[in-house]
Amino acid sequence: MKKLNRKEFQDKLRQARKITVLTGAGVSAESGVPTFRDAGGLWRRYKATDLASPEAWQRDPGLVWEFYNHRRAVAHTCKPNEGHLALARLEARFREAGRTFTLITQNVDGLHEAAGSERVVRLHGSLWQVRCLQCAEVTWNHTVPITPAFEGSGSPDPEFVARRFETTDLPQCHCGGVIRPHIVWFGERLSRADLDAAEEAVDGCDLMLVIGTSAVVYPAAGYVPIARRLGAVVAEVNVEPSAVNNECSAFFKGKAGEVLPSLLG
Ligand code: BJW
Ligand code: ZN
Repeated sequence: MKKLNRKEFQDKLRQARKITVLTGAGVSAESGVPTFRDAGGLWRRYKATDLASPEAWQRDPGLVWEFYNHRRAVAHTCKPNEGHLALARLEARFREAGRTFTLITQNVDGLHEAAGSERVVRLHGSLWQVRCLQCAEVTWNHTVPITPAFEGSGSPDPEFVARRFETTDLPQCHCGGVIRPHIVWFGERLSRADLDAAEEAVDGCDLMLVIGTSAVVYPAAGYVPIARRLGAVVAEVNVEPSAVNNECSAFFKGKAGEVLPSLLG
C-alpha cells in the first residue's frame, strides 16, 4: 500500500470529524519512563512483562509491589514531553471545533492527563490507583513509597541484594485487606467500561493515529485493523515500524516528542 505523505496526511487531519489516538510506552520514553520490549524493560533480571502478571503476584506479592513502587517513584519525577503536549493541543482544537477526539492509551503513567488531555481511555489501568483484594474498592494513591517498608527498595540493579517482603509489609486498605496495583495484567479482563469507550471511539473514526506502541498486546493492537477495515485513515508515529505498520496508510518515523508537534500543527 502506498503511504500518504506528510501533506496528504495533514489534509486528512484537517478534514477529520472523529479522530482516535492509540498510544503506548514509546510516547513516554522521552519523559524518562522505560518501555517494555527492549533493554529498558528489564528490572533486575526480570522482564517487566513477567512481573505484570497474576502468577507473579501469587508467587511473591512483595516483589511485585517492590517493582511497582519503583515504577511509581520513577514516574513521579517524569514530566509530559512535547509529544503529550501536542496531543493535548490537538484535542483542545478538536473540542473547540465540535469534532470528536478520544485518546486510548495503554500507558499507566498518567502523563497524558498531566499534559492536559481530557478524554482519555486508560485501557491498562493506572500506576496511581490501587484496588483492595478484600472489599474491591479502587482509590487514587500518589504516596511514594507506597508504605514505609518500601523506602529505599526497588533498585533495578541485577546485583542488588533484595530483601523479601512479607504479607505484613504489603500496603493495606482501611478494611484490613491487602491492596494491589489497579493495573491490568496479562490474562486479566479489561474493564467493561473502558472496552466500551474504546470500541465507541474506534467505531466510525475517520482518522486513527497510532503512536509509540509495538502493537502486540490485545485488545489494543486489534483496534488498528478494525479502524482500517471500517475505512479510517491510520497513521503511525514510531521510531520503527510496529506489528501493525502494514495496516497503516501513513508512517512518520521518529520520536513522538520530535515528530508530533510539527506534524499535528
Ligand atoms: C517510540 C519511542 C519514541 C520507543 N517515540 N516511539 C488475541 C491474540 C493473542 C493474544 C491475546 C489476544 N487477546 C488477548 C490475548 C492475551 C494477551 C495478549 O495480548 N498477549 C499478546 C502478548 C500475545 N492480552 C491480555 O491478556 C489482555 N487481557 C485480555 O485480553 O483479557 C481477555 C480475557 C478474556 C477472558 C478471560 C480472561 C481474559 C491484558 C493485557 C494487559 C497488558 N498489560 C501490560 C502490563 C501492565 C501495565 C504496566 O505494568 O505498566 O501493559 S503488558 C505491557 O504491554 C503494558 C503495555 O501497556 C503493553 C503494550 O506495550 P507498548 O506500550 O506497546 O510498549 P512496548 O515496549 O512493547 O513498545 C514501545 C514502542 O515504542 C516500540 O514500538 C518502540 O519502537 C516505540 N518507541 N521510543 C515513538 N521516543
Ligand atoms: Zn478494602
